[in-house]
Amino acid sequence: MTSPSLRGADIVMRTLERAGHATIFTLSGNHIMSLFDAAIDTRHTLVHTRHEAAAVHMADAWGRLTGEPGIAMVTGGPGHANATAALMTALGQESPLVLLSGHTETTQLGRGGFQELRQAEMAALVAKASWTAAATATLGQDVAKAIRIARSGRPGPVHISLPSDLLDATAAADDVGWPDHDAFMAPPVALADAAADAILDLVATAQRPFLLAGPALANRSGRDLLGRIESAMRIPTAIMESPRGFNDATLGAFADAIRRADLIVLLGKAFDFTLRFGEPPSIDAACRWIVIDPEAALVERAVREMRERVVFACVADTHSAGEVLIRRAKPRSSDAWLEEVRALLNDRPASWATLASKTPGKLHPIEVFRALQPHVAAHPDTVLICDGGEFAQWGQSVLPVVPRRMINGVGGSIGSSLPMACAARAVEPRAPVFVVLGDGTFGFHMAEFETAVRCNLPFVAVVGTDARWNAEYNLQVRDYGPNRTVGCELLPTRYDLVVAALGGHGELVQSVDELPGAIERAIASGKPACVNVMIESIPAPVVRAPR
Ligand SMILES: Cc1ncc(C[n+]2csc(CCOP(=O)(O)OP(=O)(O)O)c2C)c(N)n1
Ligand SMILES: [Mg+2]
Repeated sequence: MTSPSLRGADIVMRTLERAGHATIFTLSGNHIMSLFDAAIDTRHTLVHTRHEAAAVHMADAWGRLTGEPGIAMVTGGPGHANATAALMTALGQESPLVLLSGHTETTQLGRGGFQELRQAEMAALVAKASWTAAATATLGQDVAKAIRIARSGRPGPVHISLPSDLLDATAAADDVGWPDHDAFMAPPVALADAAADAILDLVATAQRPFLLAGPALANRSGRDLLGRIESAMRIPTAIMESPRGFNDATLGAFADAIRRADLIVLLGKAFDFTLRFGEPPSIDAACRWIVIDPEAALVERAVREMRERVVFACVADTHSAGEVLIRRAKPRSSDAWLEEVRALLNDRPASWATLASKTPGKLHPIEVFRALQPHVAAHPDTVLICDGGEFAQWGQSVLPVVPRRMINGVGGSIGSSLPMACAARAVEPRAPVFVVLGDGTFGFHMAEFETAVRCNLPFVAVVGTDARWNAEYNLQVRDYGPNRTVGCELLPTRYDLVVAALGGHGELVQSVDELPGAIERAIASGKPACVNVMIESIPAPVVRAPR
């Protein structure tokens, strides 16, 4: 008797199911209709979107919030090309996800096949790993390998192209190589006790040590880990996840603190432009460095850049290394430096307390966030997503850094937040999901409000409408002069009406008195909602300690 056979598409879907994945963010297309068909016989929910980049941003948010790779599935050629752009945000933000792209059938390759494109090469530049599946029977192993790579070491996006003929073909059930449990897991790379002790000795002899973490720790478990490191070692810690680096509005007068450090410990924080390449005067020329990183290449880069100033470097997984440091830590004798840095990071100018709009019909950004603040703080599981230029920076500076806060991140790409809010609601059924974003940024993925309405994924987006790409406008004023501004103007568009037309709830706010009621009605609507606030066009805040 011959063994029953399985379609490639069924092997992919069943493998995802075995790995515990039930939600797939997708947009249909010829190459992947077999996967849609296979989803019917598994327990997957397909959240289908209005742009492939949005599907990837949703998988990205899923990865950041759950720690498990989000799954995005798109068609080949143009679908894949659209999706690839969004991988940069996930790569920069160290977010685990798997992108499954349909692909020209193997029999047409090199012959001008339908939507033929060198997809794996294209995605390789913005992914941890990227390849094209080669056989039907091993598709499950491809999927397991992608999940393993996405979540191991420094998390990140992984891409597999799936040729449509391999998905349509069948393999005898006996020939299918199902991945076992371990195939989805990467062996941990631990920090040895002796290495931890050497690091702790160096920290003990420093006067002003500072531990910096990367975006992979910008989540509930990462923030908890850093809090425990701070308590056990009594040294200041910070997460660096913004392309604004030392000027990240979240970090207050960070630049004034880091400038004085005599030892910087990088715990999974890539040595890069956000650290101003360690150069004086931003960093003291005598400052020493310790590098703990899951990636050998990044350890080598830091050593190449900082040379003998690197006094200890090793490859280890960030989370487990943090746990070893906590377990073996001896607290420092004085908390003076820790308290000094905490005060600098929490520093916000006293003058902000009375900042208010001077323009009738428009609010100052800080007035918006004063009103939103209690709503963000009200629930321990609130998701807060900040996206865009100057308006969102005010939000990052004023709103509480809740454990589930997400920003667009080190990749520096704006526009991901509306899709991310959809995914956040798919992860979190009850707690509030807020987005704060600029009006330019709103336009990237506003069609996802239709997805949110259709899939019943409510959230509240607060958009600051200053009718301008203000972050870039400010660069023009700074670098070329106020008479040489061009190409950054927008219209004061009624985004609230756009959202209402798509089936959501819209509110227009033109005075500070209208705002609390508008936010409350937006939440109470239970619909995807847009609070469109007309704001003054104000540059982002940069906090410096008083001299
Ligand atoms: C994908 C992408 N395109 C362009 C930019 C450059 N950029 C950064 S901030 C910004 C302006 C954002 O405008 P808006 O959302 O209205 O926020 P505002 O600064 O006006 O508050 C632009 C164009 C970018 N970072 N990412
Ligand atoms: Mg704007």
